[in-house]
Order: sequence, then structure tokens, then C-alpha cells
Amino acid sequence: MTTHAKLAVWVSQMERLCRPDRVVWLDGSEAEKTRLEAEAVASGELIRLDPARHPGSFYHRSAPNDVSRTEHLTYVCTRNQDDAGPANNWLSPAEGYRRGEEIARGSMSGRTMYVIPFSMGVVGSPFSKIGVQLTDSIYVALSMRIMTRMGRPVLEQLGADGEFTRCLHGKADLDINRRLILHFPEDNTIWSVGSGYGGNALLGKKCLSLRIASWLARREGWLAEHMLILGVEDPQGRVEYVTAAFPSACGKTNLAMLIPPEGFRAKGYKVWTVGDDIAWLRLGTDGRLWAVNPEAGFFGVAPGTNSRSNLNAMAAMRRDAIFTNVVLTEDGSVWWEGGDGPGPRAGLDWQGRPWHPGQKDAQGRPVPGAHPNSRFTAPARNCPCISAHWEDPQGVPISAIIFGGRRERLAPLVYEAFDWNHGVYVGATAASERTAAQVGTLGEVRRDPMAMLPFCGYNMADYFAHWLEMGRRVPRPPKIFHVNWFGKDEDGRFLWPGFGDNFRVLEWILARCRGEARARETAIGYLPGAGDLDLEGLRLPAGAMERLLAVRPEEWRAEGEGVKAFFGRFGARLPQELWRQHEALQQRLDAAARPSRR
Ligand code: OXD
Ligand code: MN
Repeated sequence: MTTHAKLAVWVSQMERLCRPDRVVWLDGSEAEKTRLEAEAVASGELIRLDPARHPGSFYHRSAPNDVSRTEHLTYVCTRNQDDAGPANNWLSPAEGYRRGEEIARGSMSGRTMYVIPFSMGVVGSPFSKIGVQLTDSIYVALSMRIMTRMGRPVLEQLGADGEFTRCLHGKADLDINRRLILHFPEDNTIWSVGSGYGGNALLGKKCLSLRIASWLARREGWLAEHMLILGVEDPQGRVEYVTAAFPSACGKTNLAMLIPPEGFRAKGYKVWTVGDDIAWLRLGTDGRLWAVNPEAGFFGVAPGTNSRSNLNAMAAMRRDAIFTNVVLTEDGSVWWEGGDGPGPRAGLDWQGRPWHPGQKDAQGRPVPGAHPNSRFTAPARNCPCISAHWEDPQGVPISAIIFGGRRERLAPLVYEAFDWNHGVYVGATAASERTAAQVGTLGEVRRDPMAMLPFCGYNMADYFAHWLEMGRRVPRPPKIFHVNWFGKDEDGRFLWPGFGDNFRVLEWILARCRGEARARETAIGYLPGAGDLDLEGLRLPAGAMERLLAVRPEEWRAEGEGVKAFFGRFGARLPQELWRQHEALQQRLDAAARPSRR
């Protein structure tokens, strides 16, 4: 199957470990796709949806204990524990392999092992990375077809001795007590056993394109980030690009595919999607940072996605999509809470139980039909607003980097960092309330630097140092901003409408990058005044803008304590520059809190 001796040896080693009944190398052809789909339908792994309404699309249910990423079972295995750092779970490589082997041994007996050569980034681009995933899940194999470029062209590109990430995935017995997601960055290897959930099992995504790639990026002088990439086209046809990092389930897909408010559309503004989850950024020959999206599809959160919140995502999943853990309706369609329409008369919920909208449990509480982290997997090429440059091997030049999170209080709608190093501090101190994409308590605030806390494959202190170093190496760096769409009033109502109206903030950000928009200097950075954003056509309650743009020094001081404790975890390895930024912010806050003498 391959002329690559090391690849052949590794596949037979893994075959001896997992003992599948057969090994099938996937070539990526249409005939192969049809065959896999038929097999998965026959085994019940997939259900074919109504071909008239959902051509080429399927439904899948994962095990009820296997519906989100399991960060507590995710490890970075380095020889030296400090290289994984305090934000990662750590095992020595020997112990990682030992525990992984225990679960993988013989786990594929009675099953087929698929060999999937895949490329993150377009095949053949000098910026792409190749992986080979072994898996005993057809759902995973078919999802990898959507999320990556895979098959024969990748094997050809790999040649006889190309570098690749060894990715072993096995469902084993889907027992949460026998589940491990192991990364061995020093060996360019990933082992994921005991889970079939996308974030744990589609190894090209979080495992390779973030954890392993972030390690490679540091060594090779680039950035692998948990960021969407979008382009804003103005009425003159000029397109400027931004990247934005938000923790999981904070609306990256919606922002990436945003439709500007009507007034802007009428003037000729458009948004083009390059990617919705991952960006790889490199220094271009023009001294700017350029970004590529290494993925080929979207793995988006379904609940809340509808034709009003994200018409483009709805169009992207109209055909050739896979839906996981949503409601399966009696007429072969799908639905989820916050989807289009009131829901089906009857259907099956994400666990396959009879379900209807408005269903209540014995205590009278509503029973959702779709899991809150249910997903759609859809090819990026289906998206009506996909950028003409989304497969450009060089990527697109980045004008602004945006950090954000979900905060009911504290963080204003938008602010701009004073410079790159301050921007790194802003990213490093970002925090968010927990969502359904991770196992844990919903709503709890956790620090999530650059939205990379669960995805940085090495010591985050070194990651911050790498960001600071990139600032020194990039002659024309993007400006850095922070946004928060999720501020609430005392009654728990959102202050900002979000979705398409976020365009108003993007427009201000890009105008700042061009030196064309006004801002006021505050202790935390540059903020627009209430009149500096274009709010035409938007009716906000009186005083909402003032509240959205307020900086309350006492709240920021309290936040500073949390930041100090977080930074303290990294000890002497944390770059001094971040402590210097922290001190400078505290001093600016003190000055802002003192009554002015004028
Ligand atoms: C995702 C995540 O699936 O961040 O993108 O969890
Ligand atoms: Mn993500």
C-alpha cells in the first residue's frame, strides 16, 4: 500500500497491538465513500437521512457517556514534566504508552482498522502537515473525509520518507474509565482510546492541528491557534482579514459566517469565511502575519444554530453532512433546540428515546431532545460565504487578532491593546464561563489564555514566551483586540444583540487598524466612545452602550487577583514581561480610581 517503510512498519506494529480482523487503507475515492456509508448503515453506526431533504447526509449517536471532550483524560506525555507545564495533565511517555497499550491491546478484534492518510492544509503546501490516522470507527473515517483532505494524494505527497504524525484511534469499549487521549509531541504521535466523540477522535483537529502543531510551531517559528479566520469586504471591494480566538461554544462558527446588518449589506459590505476553529499563522515575505485554515470542514455546535443565527452554516449542512446527537425526526430529518421551526411532532432524542417538543421529566423540567453539545459536520466548500482564498496555500494576511470569552460582567464589548506585548497579556489573561463543549460545571469562570488552555501541547509559560518572541520577529504585526458579546444587565438580559450586529464591532476594529477610527485611552486599553461604533438601524435600551463600554477599576482589580494566582502557577518560567504588563495595568487602574484633581 505504501512505499514509506516507516509508515508500513508502524501500521503493522499497531495491527499487532490492536488485532483487527482486517486492515483497510482508504484512498478517498467516491466508490470507497459509498461502500463505507453502506456498511455503517448496515451496522447501525449511521442512519441515512431523507435523501430529498438531506442529500448524502447521515445521523449518528455517540455513547451517552461520550459526548464532549474529556480534558481530565487528556495528557501531554513529555520526558520532562515541566515541558508539559502546569496547565496540562502529564504522564511520562513510557507510562502513557503503557496505559494506552493496556486499553488498545486486542481492542479491534472483530473490527476493521482503517488507515487514513490525511493532510491538514491543502495537499502539497509547504505549510501543511500530514498525519496518518488508524481507526476502528467508520463514523470517524467518514468524518475525517469531511474535516481533512485525505486518501491517495496524501500518500503520494508523503512519498517514501516524508514526516507524518502517527495517530492511533480506537473506540475500545467506550468506557469512560478506560478512555485516554495521549499526545507524545517528542515522538510526533497521538493515541486516543475509548472515545468516539469528535474532539477526542478526529485526531487531525484538536490533537494534531492544535496540541501537536503548537509544539511544532514553537520549534519552527509560527503559531498554531484556536482561531477562526474571516475576511471583511468593503464597498470598494477591499478585503481585510482578522482571526479571533474564543473558547469552545462561544460563537466562533457564527462569527466566522456572519451576515452584516441590512444597512451595511446595502452599502456592499460582505463577510467571507476562511475557517471557523483553527488558524496556523506564519510570517509572510511582506512582514505581515498570514493565516491558513488547516481544516476542510466544520464541526459545529448544533443547538442555537438556525437560519436567523447562522444562515450560512444551515446552507453548509444542507448536503453531505453528518449530524451527531441531535433529534432524529420521524420523517428522517433532524432538529435541535434553537433550530429552525418549533420541532417535529415526534422523534427520537439523542439517546434514541421517543421524544417530542415540550417534553418534561418527572419533576416537570424540560427534557432537551438534542444534547447541548450535539454537532453538525459539514464540508467547508458547501458554505455560501466561503472565501475565494480559503484554500490558498499562502493563506491570507491578518490585520487584527481578536481574543474573547463569555463574561456576564467586567469585559467591555471591545477594546484594543496598546501594543503587541500588551496584546499578549490581554490574550494570556482571557477568561470565560464554561460551556457544554467541555465536561464540567456550566457557567464557572475559568482562565482560558488565547482560548488555548485545553489545546496547548506544551508549557503555557513557554507558549506566552513564544508569542512575545513572534512580536519581535514580525515587522508589521496585526493589532490585538478583546471582545465580549455576552455582557448582561442586572436582570440577566444580554446587553448586546450579538450575531450579525457583531459586524459593527468588526468594522470599528478594522477602521482602527487603518488608523481611521476614534478611541479613548483607558486603563485597560483603547475603547470606542459610545458614538464611535456605527449603530445605524440598531435600537438598544437607553444607557446600554455606556454600560457595554464601561471600565470599572474595582472589578478589574478583583480580576487582577485571579490573574496573579493563575500566573503564579507557572513559577519562574512565566516571562517577566507578563508580570511587567500586569503591574503596569494595576498602576493604571489605581490612577483611574483616584479622583481626578482637575
Ligand atoms: C470544538 C471545541 O469542537 O473547541 O471546536 O471543542
Ligand atoms: Mn474549537
